[in-house]
Amino acid sequence: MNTNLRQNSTVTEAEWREFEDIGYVRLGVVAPEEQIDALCERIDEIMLGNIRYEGMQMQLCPSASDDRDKVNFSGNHKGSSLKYRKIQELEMDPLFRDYIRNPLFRDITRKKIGDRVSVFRAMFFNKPAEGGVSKNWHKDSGWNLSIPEEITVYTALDPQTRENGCLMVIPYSHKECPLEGVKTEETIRKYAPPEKRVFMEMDKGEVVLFKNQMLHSSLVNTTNRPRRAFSIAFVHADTHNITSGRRYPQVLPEYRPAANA
Ligand SMILES: O=C(O)CCC(=O)C(=O)O
Repeated sequence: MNTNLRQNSTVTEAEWREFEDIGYVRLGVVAPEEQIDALCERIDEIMLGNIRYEGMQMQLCPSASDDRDKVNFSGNHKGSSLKYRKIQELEMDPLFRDYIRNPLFRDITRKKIGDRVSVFRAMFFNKPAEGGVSKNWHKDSGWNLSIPEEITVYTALDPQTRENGCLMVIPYSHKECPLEGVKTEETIRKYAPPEKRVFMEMDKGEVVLFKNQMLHSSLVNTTNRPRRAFSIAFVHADTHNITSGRRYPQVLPEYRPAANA
């Protein structure tokens, strides 16, 4: 039994203020430990290929393979391995879908988006044991959406520490750093200098809600255990990609896979 389980399935006024001001807010553990364990087991089964979904986007970790086809992020399974880097479209899986529809996330999306909600991406981010790749400073924005993206709910499926490449963030960067983010050494020094970096060490199951425009990054995993995480970028269900017209799977109030041709 997880003693840190959040009891309140609404975000408080103080939490909303923190989110708007700093760019992120820690929400604690929002699902029972058994549910997080079940997600970990499920994602391992998906990586191993024991459970498969047609077209699910997957990428093997570049630290685990030299084969360019396997480290390509595309809609087919790349072989039975726990060394995947990214798996997207997890809303297709009933266990992940259930988690996406957690009452606290309903409260968040109702307040920030409305009643009809889709996921731009429901994505597993993995740093395999003694490996993984670092992720440069970036914003989760510029996705060319008809209704601009705003929020991500990020869950640590394993405890996150400095040693295993925890999420790092720059408080206030959603306000201070221009929309295009940091592309050069000079802009990294200006907007993400070492003294502003926060190592977001997290417990297993802990959730952080962040603004997509907040700068974040992560380093490699130097431990002998995996560092698994699940990141959900929620958007309004009417959102489409301005260039391609692509639509996104609706998850609230009910699940409707995207009807893309
Ligand atoms: O989990 C990580 O290491 C990075 C996640 C990330 O960049 C994201 O959620 O956009």
